[in-house]
Amino acid sequence: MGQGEFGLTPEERRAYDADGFFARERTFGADELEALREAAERVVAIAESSAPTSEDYWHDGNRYREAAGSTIQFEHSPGSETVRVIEPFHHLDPALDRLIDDPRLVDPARALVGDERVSLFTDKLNLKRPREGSQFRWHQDSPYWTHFYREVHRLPNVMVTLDDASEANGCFRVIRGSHTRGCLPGRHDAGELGPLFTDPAGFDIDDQVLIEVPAGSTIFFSPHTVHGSQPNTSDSLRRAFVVTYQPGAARMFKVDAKREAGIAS
Ligand SMILES: O=C(O)CCC(=O)C(=O)O
Repeated sequence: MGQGEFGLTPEERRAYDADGFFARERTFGADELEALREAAERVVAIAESSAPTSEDYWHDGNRYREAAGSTIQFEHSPGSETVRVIEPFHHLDPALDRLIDDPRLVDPARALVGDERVSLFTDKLNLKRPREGSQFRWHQDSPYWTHFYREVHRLPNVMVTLDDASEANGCFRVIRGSHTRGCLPGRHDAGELGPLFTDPAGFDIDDQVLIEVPAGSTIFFSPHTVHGSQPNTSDSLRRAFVVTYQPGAARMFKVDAKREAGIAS
């Protein structure tokens, strides 16, 4: 299989296999980054202004909405109208649709799934607004996806950071090596969605790594890697895209359509 210009280095392959993640700093330059940030905010504006396609609904006290072909999560403080997550986002802006085909995401994804042909599985825009952005509790993506996709380990994620990420603004965190034991037990003491969050007895918190990287970086991580992040207690934004690929041409997670990536149109 050809590597492509942005394929994995041997050290990145080792890190992904042994640690369950690796990061590339400043993958996107300043002008590209500004364009991505503007596109992200356009998508938020669409999500905020689109008519819901059904009643809002709640899980564990947190509000969700279906609108504009996406699932929108709102911030957790009672009554907040602040958008926290939009999944998927790529269909809401042409610049973000193009991002799905960017070789800086697709070449590593091809190597990680072991297939020349890859397609989009799902894509999220995660927004942590200053002083309001809430935590993402420790979890793996695999227990959530395993009912939908048989070879769940072949769904690598890439996070694209839109702002400098620090401990204060709630940078992404991973548990090094936690991907090696498949789907870990979920929590039974943490509400309706508790089973989707990883039981702390299943990993060692001392293995956590804070990924403090500059804006425009890419972080590749396994769907089995335990990950999460803390609230944004700073005055800075912390926004990121998370794009998940799958081998071959298969339907997306939340949309009944195929979206091949990195093919000439
Ligand atoms: O954005 C973050 O800090 C966490 C992301 C995450 O856990 C997810 O999207 O599954």
